[in-house]
Amino acid sequence: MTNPTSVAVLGLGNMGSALAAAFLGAGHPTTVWNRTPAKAQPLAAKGATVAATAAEAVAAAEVTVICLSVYDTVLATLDGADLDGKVLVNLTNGTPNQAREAAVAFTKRGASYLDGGIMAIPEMIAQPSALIFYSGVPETFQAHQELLAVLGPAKFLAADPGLASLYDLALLSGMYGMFAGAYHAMTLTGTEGVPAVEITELLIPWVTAMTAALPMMAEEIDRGDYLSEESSLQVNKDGLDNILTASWQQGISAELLAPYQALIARKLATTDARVSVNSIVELLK
Ligand code: FVH
Repeated sequence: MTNPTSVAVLGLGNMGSALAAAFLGAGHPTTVWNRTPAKAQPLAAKGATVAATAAEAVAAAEVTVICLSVYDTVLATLDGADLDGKVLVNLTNGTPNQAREAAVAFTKRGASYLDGGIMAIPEMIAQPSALIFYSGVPETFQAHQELLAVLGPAKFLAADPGLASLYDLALLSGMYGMFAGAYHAMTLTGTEGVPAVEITELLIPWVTAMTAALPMMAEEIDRGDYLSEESSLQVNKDGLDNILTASWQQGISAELLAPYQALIARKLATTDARVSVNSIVELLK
C-alpha cells in the first residue's frame, strides 16, 4: 500500500482490539488508546503505537475509530481532544438519537462524523461475514471506504447518522426474538430431562426452515393488506395458548412468550379471526 491511511483506535475491549489488529494486519499505521493501558500491550507487540491519552491518539491519525462501552463514555473520552479536521468513526453500540446527538456535538468541533453498527462478534472481524453499517457524511464514507472495508463488508445507509444504529438495533431485535424462543424451548423440554443440546439439534433446522417465511411476511406487512391465508390470527392464538398452558402445567414461566400471545389476542378482539397473524404489527405502530 502506498500512503496507507493512519488510524487511531480508542477502546481496546474485545471488539476494539479486533478492529485495531485488523488495521495493523492490513498495513495501516495504527495508534491505540485504552483506559486500562495493559490491554494495549498485545497490539504494541504487533506494531501499534500506544498513546498516553485519547487526545494524543486522535492527533496522531487521519481517522479515529471509536469502540467503547457506551456513548456517554465516548463523549467523556473525547472531551478536550482537538477534533478540527479529523474523521471520527464511532462503532460503539447506541441508539439513533445518541448517534445524532454525537454527530451534532462532534461536527460543531470541526470533525467529520460517521456512525456505525457492527453486525459481528470480534472473531468475525476482517472476515467476509462481518457486515458493518455506516451512516453520516457520505463524502467521508466514500473517502475512507477502502480503509473501513478492512474490518469487513461496509454498507453505507444514509446521511442521517442515526440510521446505522437503527438498522443495527433492528437486526439485534430479530436475534433476541430468536434467542427468547430458544430459551423457552430449552426450558420446556428440560422439564422432562431433555438436555438443551438435544433439543437445539432439532431447533436449528426448524428455525432455519421457518426463515423462508420472512420474505412473504415482509411483503404483506409492506402492502398492509393481511389477506394471506397461510397463518391466521386464530390458528396462532390457539398455538400460543397451548404453549402457555403447557408451560404452566410443566411448571415453568412463559414470560418470554406471553406478550406475543397477548398481542395476538388483542388483535383478535377487533379483527376477523381469518386475517393473517402478520396484522399484529399494526398494534406495534
Ligand atoms: N463484543 C461483541 O461481540 C459486540 C459485537 C457488536 C458490537 N459490540 C459493541 O462494541 C462496543 C465495545 O464492545 P466490546 O466487546 O469491546 O466491550 P468490552 O470488551 O467490554 O470493552 C469495553 C471498552 O470500553 C472501555 N470503557 C468502559 N468504560 C469506560 C470509561 N468509563 N472510560 C473509558 N473507557 C471505558 C473499556 O476500557 P477498559 O475497561 O478496558 O479500561 C473497553 O475498552 C460496545 O458498544 C458493544 O456493544 C460488541
